[in-house]
Amino acid sequence: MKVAVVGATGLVGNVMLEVLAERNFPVTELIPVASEKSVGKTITFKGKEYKVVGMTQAISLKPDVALFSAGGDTSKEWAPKFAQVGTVVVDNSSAWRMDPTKKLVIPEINADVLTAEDKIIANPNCSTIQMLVALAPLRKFGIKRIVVSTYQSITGTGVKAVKQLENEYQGIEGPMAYHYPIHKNAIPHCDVFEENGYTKEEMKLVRETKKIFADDSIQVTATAVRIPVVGGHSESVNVEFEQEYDLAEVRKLLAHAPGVVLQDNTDTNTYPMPIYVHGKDEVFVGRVRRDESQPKTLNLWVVADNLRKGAATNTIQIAEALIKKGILK
Ligand code: 11C
Repeated sequence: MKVAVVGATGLVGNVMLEVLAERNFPVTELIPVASEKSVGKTITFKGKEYKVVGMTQAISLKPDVALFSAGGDTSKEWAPKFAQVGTVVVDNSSAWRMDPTKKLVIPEINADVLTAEDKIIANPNCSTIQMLVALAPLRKFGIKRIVVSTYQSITGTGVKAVKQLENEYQGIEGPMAYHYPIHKNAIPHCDVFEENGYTKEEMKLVRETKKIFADDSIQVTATAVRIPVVGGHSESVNVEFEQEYDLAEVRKLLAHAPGVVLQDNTDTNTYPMPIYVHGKDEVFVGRVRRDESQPKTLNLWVVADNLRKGAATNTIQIAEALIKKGILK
C-alpha cells in the first residue's frame, strides 16, 4: 500500500512512522510529505532513508492512504486534493471533526460507522480519545453527565513548547509557545478561547463526545490545563450514570475493555502516571472510586500517551479498520 505521511517531520508525524513500523502496517511505498521548508530532508523508516516531498508531488503519486498531521489549515486546503485523486485521508487535525459529512472515529468504539464512501476521516482530539476509550465500557449504565479536568502535556502543543520548557529549565530566554512560563506552572488555557469563555480544547471534549457516542443528550463540562509534563495527558473524570452501578462490575468491565489497562490498587500505590505511559498505545485507568457526594456517579483517573493513542496510533488504527473492512485495499 502506498502510504503518505503528511507532516512527517513533526512530533506526531515521527510517531506515526514509528507506529507504522511497529505494527507492520502493509507499506509498500512510503511517501513522507511536509511543508516546503522541509522538502528534501531525509527521514528514516524501517532502516531505509526517504526524501521528504511537497504536497503537489505527493498527490501526483496517488497514495492509497494519507495520514495527515499537519494542522487544521493545511488539512482544509490539501486533504480534499488528495481525496480527489482517490486517496483516503485520515486526518489528525481539528479541521473535519465536527463536519457532519465526515466520520469521527475511535476504532474500539465506532469503527462500524466507516464506509467505502468516506474519503476524509477525522481522528478525534487526544484528550477526547483517552476519555472515551475509558468510558466506552461503562456505557451500559447510561452516561448522563461528564465533568472532566485535564492535565495536558506540552507535546500536545508541539516542538516549540518542548523547546520553551527546555530553555526555562536552563534559564535561557527564547521563543515562547505559551503566554506564560510553563516550567513550575499550570496554565488553564489549551488552544484558543471561544466566545463562551471555554477554550476550544474544552469544547472539543464536549462536542466530540456527543458525536462519537452518537448521543447529543450527554452533558459534558471541561477544564483543560497545560502542565510541564513532556508526554502523556492525564484526566480527572467524574461521570454520572443514568443507572446505579456496581463498583466491582465497573472494575471488571474496565479490566476487560479493548485498549484499556486498569492500574488501580491503593494498597500498592498503583495508579497511572504520565511518565509510565510513554510509547504505549493503551489508555490507563486508575483511582476508580464512587463519588460519595452524589448517587450513580463515579470518579476515574485516565492517562495516555497523547502522541500515541491520542494521535498517531488511533490514526493508524483507523487505517487498519479500513483494511479489515475491505475499504482500503
Ligand atoms: C493539545 N489536544 O494537547 C491538543 C493537541 O485539536 O488536534 C492536538 C490539537 C488538536 O493541546
